[in-house]
Amino acid sequence: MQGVSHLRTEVHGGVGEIVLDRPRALNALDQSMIDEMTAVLERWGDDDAIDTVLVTSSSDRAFCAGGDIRAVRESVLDGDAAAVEAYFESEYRLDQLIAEYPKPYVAVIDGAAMGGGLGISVHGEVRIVSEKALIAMPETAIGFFPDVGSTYFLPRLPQGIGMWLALTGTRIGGADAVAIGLATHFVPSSAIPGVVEAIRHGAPLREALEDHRGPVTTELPLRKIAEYFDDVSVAGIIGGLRGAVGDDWADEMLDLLTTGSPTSLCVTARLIEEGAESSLAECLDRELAAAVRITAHPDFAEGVRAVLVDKDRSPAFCPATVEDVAPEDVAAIVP
Ligand code: QUE
Repeated sequence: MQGVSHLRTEVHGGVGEIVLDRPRALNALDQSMIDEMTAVLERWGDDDAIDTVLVTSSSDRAFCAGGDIRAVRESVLDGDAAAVEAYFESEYRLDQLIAEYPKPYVAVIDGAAMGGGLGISVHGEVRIVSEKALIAMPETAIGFFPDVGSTYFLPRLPQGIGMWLALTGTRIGGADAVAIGLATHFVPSSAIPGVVEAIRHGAPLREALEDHRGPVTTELPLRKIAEYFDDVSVAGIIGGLRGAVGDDWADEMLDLLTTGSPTSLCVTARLIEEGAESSLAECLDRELAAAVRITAHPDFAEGVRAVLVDKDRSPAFCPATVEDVAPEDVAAIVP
């Protein structure tokens, strides 16, 4: 299918719409999508005829499942570190462009948005979600770490929520995402087409969304998250959860943590800790260096194999426990 574009663009009045259109891969961002999206955003940024950018999906299941992590694994197995670096460099440059975008940038998340899918939405001004939104940073399961500027936005969430999302990869819904600040507006899925159509036809955002702001309730266990995850040490978090004897939630979190690559967990905690004190640009630079290094670690090819290629979900990570990850192995990945 080479040469077929996975991005469509439409201009309606002053609204430029980007439709992510790679539905069979749940709109995972391949190199061509990143390059085309960057080019169109740069062009529209300087175009006086465009006053708002709208990003939607042609898939009814996903906004965007992430990056093209299968292709990154192929580059790693081919020994092509330059291709790995070029891919992440272009993806993170797109995330930074969206964060600095001079016009309203509106992402409509009516399905899954994970990893790189959050990179092209969370940095924008308006993130509309529905009850079909499924939001997560699941990278520790594949021997990688939450990237796309998440080491900037996750440590800025309240009370351990960012560390919790980053380490466990927990999927949260649209209302939860609004409640913690990852999304800005909740619109029921049945009302999304009408809101999108109103935005396309130039309705001021405030008017198109005015029936859809206000308090959104969350049932996230915020007290427990703060109790166990407001910590920068993976060993400390695991120790606390192990001490919570008879607490089913703590057991569930321990199960999630043991599905992640131990090296990834330690690298992730370190990046989130560092990111709390850094600008977005500094976070993205640090992520790029760490991405090139961690993809060369055997856990990455193994994790992607187990989750996305063979789908047996039983990766053989090495070292196999957090206790066996040496501080110098983490320092070798996080500059
Ligand atoms: C962690 C990830 C990704 C993931 C699963 C993880 C990711 C990603 C995909 C994905 C899903 C469906 C597809 C596809 C890719 O899954 O980044 O091409 O069809 O893109 O546990 O980071």
